[in-house]
Amino acid sequence: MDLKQYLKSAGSVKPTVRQLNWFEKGFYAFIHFTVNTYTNLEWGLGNEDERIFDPYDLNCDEWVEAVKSAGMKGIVLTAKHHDGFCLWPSAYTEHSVKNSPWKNGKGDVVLECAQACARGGIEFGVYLSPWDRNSKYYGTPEYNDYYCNQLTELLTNYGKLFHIWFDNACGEGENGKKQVYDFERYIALIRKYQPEATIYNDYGPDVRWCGNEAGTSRRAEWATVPTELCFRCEAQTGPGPLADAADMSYIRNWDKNIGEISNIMYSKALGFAGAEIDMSIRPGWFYHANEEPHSIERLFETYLNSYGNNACFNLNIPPMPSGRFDPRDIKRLKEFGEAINDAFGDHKKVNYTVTRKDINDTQCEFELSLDERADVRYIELRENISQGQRIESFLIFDGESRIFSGFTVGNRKICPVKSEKNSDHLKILITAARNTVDMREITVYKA
Ligand code: FUL
Repeated sequence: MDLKQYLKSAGSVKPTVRQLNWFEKGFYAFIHFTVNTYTNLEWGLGNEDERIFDPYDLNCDEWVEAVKSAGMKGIVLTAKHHDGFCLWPSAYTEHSVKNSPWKNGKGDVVLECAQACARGGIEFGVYLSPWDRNSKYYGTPEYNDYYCNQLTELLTNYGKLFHIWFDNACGEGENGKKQVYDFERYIALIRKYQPEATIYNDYGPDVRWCGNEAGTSRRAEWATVPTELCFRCEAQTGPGPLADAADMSYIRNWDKNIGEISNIMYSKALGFAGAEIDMSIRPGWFYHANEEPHSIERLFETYLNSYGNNACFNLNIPPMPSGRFDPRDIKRLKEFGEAINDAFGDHKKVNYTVTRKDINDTQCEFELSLDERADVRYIELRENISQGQRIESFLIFDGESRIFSGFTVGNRKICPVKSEKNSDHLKILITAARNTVDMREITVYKA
């Protein structure tokens, strides 16, 4: 296929409705909570005494309020982490809340959290770790039945779930064997019981890992990626012009050029999977009393790098042993919400009129006449990704001076700018695109 045709097909790789809905959520919370919260570990051993889990002051409504104060739209709870301890009374193991002193073994954190989310009007989802250091089945084919039984409990007893999260972590089983996860079966179960939920795995099908836990993203964050990387995504194109005899076995989800032309040219097919940026508000995923929440500057920068860079932001807040959030985290979340509102609230929007000029098929410019002379601070661009992600690169001018040079737009690109001229005229020049530019929205925010 010739390059032009190939790029056009690459620029028409489409998301599913569930992927579009996930993109619209944009910003949601992880909650890491298990026996680790009581042992001060990050990865539990699997042999913890169930009696150590005692969130005597659990208040999931407080979690929801804190999460909402930052503007987050949902919670993903670690129903089971690598230690195998279940936050709900699973019928398939004794290693759960049912053997904890909390509520005399009648407690269910998953239920309390799901109900609090429903009361607070936000979404609820779960993380069910495939790696299980407690289960006697781990390392045998029976483990997949065990995992599916637990998954079914979660999928059928807690109402609508918006996001199901599982990683590829895979330690040695007790019998010394490595577990082979039957991901196809897990995915089929989720599709059966929660067809609207997006599935996060390091390699898709719906949402892929960005490749790090530090809150950074790529200069070009494409949702259109080789199926060699996202091997559970539906293939939507033919092979790239250099795919013949190409070796894609090197590809990893932390590579810098995923989705770039230098990468997709060699692919056998492309599919759609947006990146999720997962990061904890503190250094650890679980609560450690000696750790402090990250600065508001770091959180805000991560927000721009994720929500503002064609990805979603999954920010973890770990509860304390009491079951409450640390007041320092609650305060930081509130400040974070205020900072976001201060930058992107309606009061910061500048009205304008726009004219579009097409230079050719794949290059065009948008001329914006602002209603007022404004000290512009952010320009937010959004492509209509329901038709595919297309923009490769662009420039922004304030009067005659270039104030921003960027790659990829996708669902949302927030460009921090300094408009030195304080002018009432901006130009957005799309310097390269894979297919005709379909701009959904341009928003201008003043300082
Ligand atoms: C990783 C896990 O190993 C970490 O403990 C944490 O849960 C992180 C979000 O995912 O795969």
